[in-house]
Amino acid sequence: MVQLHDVDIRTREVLQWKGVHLFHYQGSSCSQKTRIFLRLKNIPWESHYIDLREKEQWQPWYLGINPRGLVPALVLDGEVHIESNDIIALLDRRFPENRLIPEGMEDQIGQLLQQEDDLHLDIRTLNFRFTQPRGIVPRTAEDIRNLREGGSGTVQGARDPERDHQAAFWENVLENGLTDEAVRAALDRFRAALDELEERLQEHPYLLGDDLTILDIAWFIYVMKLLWCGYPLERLHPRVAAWYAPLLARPEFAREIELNPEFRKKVDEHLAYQKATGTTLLDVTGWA
Ligand SMILES: N[C@@H](CCC(=O)N[C@@H](CS)C(=O)NCC(=O)O)C(=O)O
Repeated sequence: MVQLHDVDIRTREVLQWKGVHLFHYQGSSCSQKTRIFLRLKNIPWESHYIDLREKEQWQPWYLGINPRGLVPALVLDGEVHIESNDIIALLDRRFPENRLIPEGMEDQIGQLLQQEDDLHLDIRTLNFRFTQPRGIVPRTAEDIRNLREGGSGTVQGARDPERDHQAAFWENVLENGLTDEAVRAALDRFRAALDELEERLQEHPYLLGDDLTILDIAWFIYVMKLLWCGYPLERLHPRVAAWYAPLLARPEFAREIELNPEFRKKVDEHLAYQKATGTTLLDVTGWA
């Protein structure tokens, strides 16, 4: 569990906040996962919007809450919690009705969610390469400096290596771009993970059996993003495609992944450009 210590938190006003407060962004995978969870559980929460396109996550006020400069972050009765999977596990225990991490399955789900989190930089690579509007520089040198120098730089009282990891990811993108090699490596990892899901769905309607759990929510988001990038889901993983469709039809899921039409248009233009120039996901992987 990643509950921040007092020394980590520079934006002190949040320590007085009561109830459930979530810092999030519409298009962020981890925010979408957390909001679907909150909606399915009917947990009342207060929204604090952090606009990633405006780089608000790396402004001093927000780095004073989450020193990693990531969303989501949770303030729960003055406690600050980071890391989406930990936030969800905590809330599932504090609001025990309709458990999405059923009792007795905590360790198994924890491990499977760790695998999901380990793929986070891969989904970011694919997302930025295939769906972000063309021509943007995702993060500038100044943005990265803001991240490296802002906030306490500590998590649970110790210097935080994860912040360096995040900064190094963006430095590499700034220097080398999102290369075909990085894209192919990310897609190989996703393909292997989706093959495992395909097996899981052989005998049950959901990933861990007959009931929906947080693992279904987490993978729903990744699959949605992969489809958006042009991943051939139906062809490579037909059972995963059949599992995904009814989830997409549920309002709790659909509503949280809606995109602003203006942004959607830019993404579609970018996808059309890739088709015209032979640089789609299928072109890069050779899986066509
Ligand atoms: N392991 C973290 C990952 C959080 C994360 O990477 N969030 C992304 C959005 S999905 C973010 O805030 N990115 C900020 C940036 O790209 O600068 C979690 O599960 O909360």
